[in-house]
Amino acid sequence: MSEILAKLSYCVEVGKINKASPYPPNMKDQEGADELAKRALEEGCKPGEILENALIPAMSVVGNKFSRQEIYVPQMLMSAKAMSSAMVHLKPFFLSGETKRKGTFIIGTVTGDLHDIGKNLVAMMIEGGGWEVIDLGVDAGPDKFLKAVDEHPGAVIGLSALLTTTMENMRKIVASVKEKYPDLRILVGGAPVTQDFCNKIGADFYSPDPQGAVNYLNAVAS
Ligand code: B1M
Repeated sequence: MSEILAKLSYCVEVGKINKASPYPPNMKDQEGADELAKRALEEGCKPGEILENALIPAMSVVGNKFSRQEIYVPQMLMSAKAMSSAMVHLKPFFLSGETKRKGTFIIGTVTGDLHDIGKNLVAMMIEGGGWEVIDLGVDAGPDKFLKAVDEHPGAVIGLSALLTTTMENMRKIVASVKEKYPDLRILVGGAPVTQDFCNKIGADFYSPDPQGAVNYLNAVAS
């Protein structure tokens, strides 16, 4: 990997967003993911190369560290923000179709639930994993998901819930979507959700964390 991509990857791994960002303290006044991604493009790196060789591996390291409880939510958020600041420079190329994405992932927090921190983390990790992400926001019900699937045939759906009361609403969304699109894959997650619950409501996969979701999507895409 070129020196600039190695530096960019490291910035995402440790959550260094840009030169002005004081975090992490030992990298004060150094370039961050924002400046490095911009410079990498200016120096001729291809957007796909930046995504595949710097951003995706860095987010994978972050996700695995989080799964092993070596880092916690604040560090993962900083990494996600650093990745987003780099993605800003790459997005125009993806939107123009110059770089192929792995597929489309539709995500939302389910009906009645306003918690979105975990959902946003999952969305950012998956976007960093090379997928186009359609984020339906919070309080998203069956109609919203069905409309999004109609507009993006072949997409994979992700449902997030943080309340024991609202996780029941996953069941309704899964039933409505599967009735119209029996082969569509649905991934579920969120603090109260379990593998057992996933099986009971007929969803396809449960992941307790973002990296598990990324790994599942990569398996689906290959
Ligand atoms: Co709420 N809240 N809250 N809350 N809140 C909890 C969830 C609660 C456990 C607190 C408690 O009582 N100890 C409790 C739920 C109890 C229960 O149902 N068993 C609770 C309650 C009761 C409520 C209200 C009802 C309180 C009230 O009004 N009386 C109310 C409900 C509002 C509503 O949604 N209708 C409410 C409101 C709120 C705030 C608005 C104040 C705020 C949300 C702000 C926001 O999200 N923008 C809030 C917060 C912050 C929390 C806690 C403190 C933190 C949640 C969080 O962001 N965690 C929470 C207590 C706690 O969890 N310690 C609590 C960090 C986040 C990174 O983790 O979302 O679990 P998490 O996501 C993880 C994984 O779950 C996974 O990946 C993420 C990273 O590892 N994951 C997925 C998530 N989605 C996934 C999807 C996937 C795969 C993995 O695939 C698709």
